[in-house]
Amino acid sequence: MERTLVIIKPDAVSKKYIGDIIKIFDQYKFDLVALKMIRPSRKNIEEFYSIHKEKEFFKPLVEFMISGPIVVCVWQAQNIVLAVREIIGSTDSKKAKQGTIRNLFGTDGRINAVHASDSVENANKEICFFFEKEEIIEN
Ligand code: 3AN
Repeated sequence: MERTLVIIKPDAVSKKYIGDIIKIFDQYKFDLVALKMIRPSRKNIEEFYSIHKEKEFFKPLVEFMISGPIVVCVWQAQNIVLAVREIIGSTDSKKAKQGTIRNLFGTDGRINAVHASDSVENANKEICFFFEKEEIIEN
């Protein structure tokens, strides 16, 4: 069984898409095992995206991610990491396949509605970044 971290970003939260996005994952019968709404600190987000700190989009990305509350959640199912990456679509919402979450709810390459872990290894790190062990439901 795999787990993945999904973040519903500030744009999708402010546009009232939280329910729509959760419903899509529910329809795939993935299990929601942790969920919370937070206002992350600048330090938190800088650390979360530290792999991109030399990129030209780093500063605006951080500003965007702290511009409002976000919803962090953990979903569980077999082979879920790659499945969720398919369901959210490519990074740039303008190029994301029709029907993907980023196509439906995002705007562009930065304001793209959701984040999802891109590997099992990163998923485990990202889940630990946002959640204590006790906050995750064990089946
Ligand atoms: P993904 O979220 O699809 O894994 P990453 O990890 O390459 O994409 O990028 C992390 C985040 O940085 C993206 N979700 C997006 O918000 C932002 N980002 C990535 N590439 C660009 C870009 N070219 N211009 C602006 N923002 C970007």
